Amino acid sequence: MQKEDISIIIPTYNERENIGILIDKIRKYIKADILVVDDNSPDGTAIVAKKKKVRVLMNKEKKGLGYAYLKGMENCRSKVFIQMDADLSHDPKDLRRFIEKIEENDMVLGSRYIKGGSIPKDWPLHRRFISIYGNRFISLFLGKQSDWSTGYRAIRREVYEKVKDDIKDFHGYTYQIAFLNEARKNHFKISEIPIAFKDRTRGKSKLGKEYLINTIKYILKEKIKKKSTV
Ligand SMILES: Nc1nc2c(ncn2[C@@H]2O[C@H](COP(=O)(O)OP(=O)(O)OP(=O)(O)O)[C@@H](O)[C@H]2O)c(=O)[nH]1
Ligand SMILES: [Mg+2]
Repeated sequence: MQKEDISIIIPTYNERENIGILIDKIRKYIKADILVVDDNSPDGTAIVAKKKKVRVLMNKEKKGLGYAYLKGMENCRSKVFIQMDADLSHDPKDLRRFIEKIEENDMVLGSRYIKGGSIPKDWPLHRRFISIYGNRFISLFLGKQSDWSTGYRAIRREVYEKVKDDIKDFHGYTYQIAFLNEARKNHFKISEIPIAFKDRTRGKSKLGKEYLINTIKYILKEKIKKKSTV
C-alpha cells in the first residue's frame, strides 16, 4: 500500500497535551495523510495540530465522535482510513500491522479481547464492567464480536460508502457499534488484530451516559427493524 492510499483520521476534543505527541509518534512509524477533526476545542487543540503541518477540519461546536469520523472520511480521497484516538490509548506502533492486514480485508479491528490484546490493569471497576459486559451485551443482540466498541480500526473506503447513510443518526460513541453492525450486515470481510489499550495519562475522557443510552436505542431500532421484515 502506498503513502497516498492511507489516511489516519483523529477526532479531537480538548486534546492539546496529546495531539502533538501522537502526530510525532505516527510519523516515526509510517508515512500517511493525517487528518485531525476538531470540534473547536476550547483548549486550542487545533492550533497545536496545525503547527504539526497536518490537515485540520473544524466543526463549529462539539458534535460527537461519529460525526467527526464521518466528516473526516468524507474529506479523504484515500483507499483506506485508519481511525485512532488522540489520547495515546492506541499505540502508533500497531499501525503497520493494520496496514498489512487491511490488504486482504475490508475492515480490521484492533481488539482488546482476543489473545494478545488487553485493557489497562488499573482500570476502575466500572470502566472494566462497561467495556467487558457492554461487549457481551451487544454480542447477545447483534451477533458475536470480541470488541464491538474498539475505536482503533482500519476501514476500506467501500465500507464507508456503503454504510454511511444508515448510521447518520448515531453521531456519538454509538457510531462505532452502528458502523461495525452495518459492515457485518453487508458481509464485508472483517478481521481482528490484538491491541493493548493504554489508559490516557493526559486530558480528560469524553465518554459519558450518551453512549449507553444511544447504544440501547440503536439495538432496539435494529431489533424492531428485523422483526418487521420477518
Ligand atoms: N471531534 C470530536 N472528537 C471527540 C468527541 N468526543 C470524543 N472525541 C475524541 O475521540 C477520542 C476518544 O475519546 P475519549 O474521551 O478518549 O474516549 P475513551 O477513549 O472511550 O475514554 P478514555 O479511555 O477514558 O479516554 C479522543 O481523541 C477524543 O478527543 C467529539 O464530540 N468530537
Ligand atoms: Mg480515550
